[in-house]
Amino acid sequence: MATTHILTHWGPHLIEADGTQVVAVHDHPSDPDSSPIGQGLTAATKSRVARPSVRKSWLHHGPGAATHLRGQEPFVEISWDEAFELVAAEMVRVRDDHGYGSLFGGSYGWGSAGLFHMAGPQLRRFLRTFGGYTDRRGTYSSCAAEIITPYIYGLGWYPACAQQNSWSTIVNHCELFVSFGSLRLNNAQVTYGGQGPHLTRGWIDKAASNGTSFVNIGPVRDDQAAEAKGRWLPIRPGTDVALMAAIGHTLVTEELADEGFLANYCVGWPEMKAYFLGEHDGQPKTAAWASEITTVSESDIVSLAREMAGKRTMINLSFSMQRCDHGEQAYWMAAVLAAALGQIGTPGGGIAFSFGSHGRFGAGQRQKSVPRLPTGPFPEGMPVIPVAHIAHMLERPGERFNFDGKEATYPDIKMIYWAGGNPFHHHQDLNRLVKAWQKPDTIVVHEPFWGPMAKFADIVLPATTPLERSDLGDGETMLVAMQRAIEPFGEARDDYEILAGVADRLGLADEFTEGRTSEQWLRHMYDEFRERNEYAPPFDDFWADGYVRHADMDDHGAGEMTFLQAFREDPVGSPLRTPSGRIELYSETIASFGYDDCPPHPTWMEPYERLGTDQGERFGLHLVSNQPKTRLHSQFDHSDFSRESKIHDREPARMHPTDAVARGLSDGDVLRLWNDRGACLAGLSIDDAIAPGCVQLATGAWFDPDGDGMCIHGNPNVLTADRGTSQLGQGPTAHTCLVEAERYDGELPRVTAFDLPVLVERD
Ligand SMILES: Nc1nc2c(c(=O)[nH]1)N[C@H]1C(S)=C(S)[C@@H](COP(=O)(O)OP(=O)(O)OC[C@H]3O[C@@H](n4cnc5c(=O)[nH]c(N)nc54)[C@H](O)[C@@H]3O)O[C@H]1N2
Ligand SMILES: Nc1nc2c(c(=O)[nH]1)N[C@H]1C(S)=C(S)[C@@H](COP(=O)(O)OP(=O)(O)OC[C@H]3O[C@@H](n4cnc5c(=O)[nH]c(N)nc54)[C@H](O)[C@@H]3O)O[C@H]1N2
Ligand SMILES: [Mo]
Repeated sequence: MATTHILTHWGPHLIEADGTQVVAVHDHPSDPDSSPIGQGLTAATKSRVARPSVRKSWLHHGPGAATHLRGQEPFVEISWDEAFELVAAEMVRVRDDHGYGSLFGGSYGWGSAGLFHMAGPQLRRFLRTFGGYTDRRGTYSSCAAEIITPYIYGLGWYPACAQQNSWSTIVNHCELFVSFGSLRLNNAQVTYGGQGPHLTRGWIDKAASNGTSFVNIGPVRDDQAAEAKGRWLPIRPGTDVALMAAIGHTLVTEELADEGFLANYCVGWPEMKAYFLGEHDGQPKTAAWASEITTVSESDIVSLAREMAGKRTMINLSFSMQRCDHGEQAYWMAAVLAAALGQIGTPGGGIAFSFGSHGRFGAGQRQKSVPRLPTGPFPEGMPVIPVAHIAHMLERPGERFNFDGKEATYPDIKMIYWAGGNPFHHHQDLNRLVKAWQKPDTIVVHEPFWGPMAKFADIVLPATTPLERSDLGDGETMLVAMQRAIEPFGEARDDYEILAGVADRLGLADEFTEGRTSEQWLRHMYDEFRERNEYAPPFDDFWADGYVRHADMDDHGAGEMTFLQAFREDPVGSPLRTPSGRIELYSETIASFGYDDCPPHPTWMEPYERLGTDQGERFGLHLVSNQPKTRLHSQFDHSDFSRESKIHDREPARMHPTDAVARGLSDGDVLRLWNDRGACLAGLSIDDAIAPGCVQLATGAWFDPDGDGMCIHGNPNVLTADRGTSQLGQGPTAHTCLVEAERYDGELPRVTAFDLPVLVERD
């Protein structure tokens, strides 16, 4: 029995394995608050793709054959040699007949952690070596925030997140920490690319003990860690901007706004003031007005505004605040409030970007550099779509669309190449996606597991998991030696090896591999890193130790850091990179785009659906499809750890007792949730931690549609709408969604999501 180190998106672990199977998953010595999601790794050899597999009709009749049968047809297993030939030949056909742009390689998704083997960057490197493809911009996590942030602060979204206030400034200086959309320890289990030791719970505990008071504004009470000992202000989902506007109105009418800060550091305050007072639209944004929209009481709104003005206040917004219709507005309006409080650039005050949404946020800027896989430049002139426009793109080749101030055209996609992501998890309105997915001639997917992504492909190439390969892991405070724990399952190969195999058939092997095996790449990347970082020991010592701590970071990150501190100290000498050099509460640039769904200053706009309107009479529940507790998205949903959380094998849905009683429902019932877009089954858990009017169903149940497109397993994305946040950000809007619920009294269909597909012999 051997023990090895691994880093995952949910933290480091020690793996005990017998060569072919994971026997136990242990907490890592560096991690004070290990994530139980790691227990899922014991299922790493279940539901696996063993050999390259091709959908039957595609194999027998070629590209474009019976694409309506994707997701339903049997597969035929073939050899790696044949698989490489088929994929390379199809790439060449598509390029020669239709051009590089008709190959979609946007391939969004998390895959697994690891600096070398991460599937997305590997695929990008490969397709860039090939010469071109259609890519995507933005993420499902934070697309709208990524695009609005530079207009406000003159700073990219990722730099803003990295340079924001650190937890130590909260502990030492913050009196009031107001979170819109949660401070979820559940979500802080995870960080994209690799979570280091879990510190968020400890930080919250320390801050609360030091006198910071926490407020959770959102539909779910237990979104805020118990350690915060905080208050809960339930709000009607999708209405936070109205609440923020009313706080702004109170600050103006009670003369609590910091006019000096606004005059010296911002542009657009006169426009915002006029907006709060209703000078142009005739509607003052009073607490009474907002109370009607949000369900938060007038007195709570006014007293929160006063409290914020009287204390060192941090305004925190989760990512979820922008994964909704007009998602840009919450991030922009929060900037207005933080500016009106005059606290941007102060330690422990101002604005926080999504503390709690990722475990790493608030750890402090990384002083270190990590080893990197070079992916090469994106070939010029190739099409790019907003990340969540995959179905639009497939449906409407040639159609023009607006995105971030520019007009672009959807390419005509003939082939999709995907590695490390699952649109049948992440995309909205899955029944629409299923149809659009029939459009391309060929879909190639690398997957370890026979989940929905593999089942909806034409050519499935079996990929290893990180347990079956060695890698380098970025664990924030440390670099982890991710040591292979078990043999590859079946004939699975690393994404790198698979791409190298196709590259070889394309005559591009040398360019893609640079003549290195994956072991040689690890040493090469590590040695480059070591040249920049003297504290790093020689590779073999690092490998034997299992990890190296970064010298400039203690266990808690990089110490005190304050967002925009230099700008606050010297706004003239250190201006922001906005057109005005200041924080833009009003943007001339956005005004010049003329978008009716993204005006030049933050504005409350009605979302396409919400409670408290006529729509709420037909569909009386707001669906909160948040991140799951027992897994990462759809990953390891097939593990016992995730399956034990299900109710009658369905994903649990939580609902307030009042809503359950009104519908005659009992705890443990199987529910049918539906709206005009689709339906799914779920298992009911009655819980007063959910605000009345809401139903919470986590994402990630493996998509399992019946003949009518109802997901019998509980994937919420059959219910969500596939609409962009606005013409500016075009981000996904999963959190804007109304549904209705009833008890499902029909015969309960067996969940088939975890079954292998039917495998048949070649005709
Ligand atoms: N309704 C609703 N929908 C949402 C959200 C929401 O809040 N509500 N949130 C959205 C957000 S924030 C995100 S980020 C997305 C997440 O969506 P995704 O990132 O697409 O979800 P994952 O389940 O992580 O998909 C990863 C896939 O990669 C595979 N994989 C794992 N390791 C490897 C590997 O080494 N190689 C290869 N080739 N494949 C591998 C896994 O088996 C899995 O199928 O979902 C979005 N969807
Ligand atoms: N365990 C686990 N952790 C994860 C992930 C995972 O799959 N599993 N995924 C990771 C990823 S990819 C990301 S991007 C982050 C996402 O981080 P977030 O976007 O912050 O996460 P969500 O879970 O979608 O939403 C958080 C909470 O926002 C609240 N909320 C929803 N709508 C509204 C609203 O209109 N107003 C207000 N005030 N609140 C609202 C809900 O109560 C919900 O529980 O999480 C990461 N963390
Ligand atoms: Mo995400």
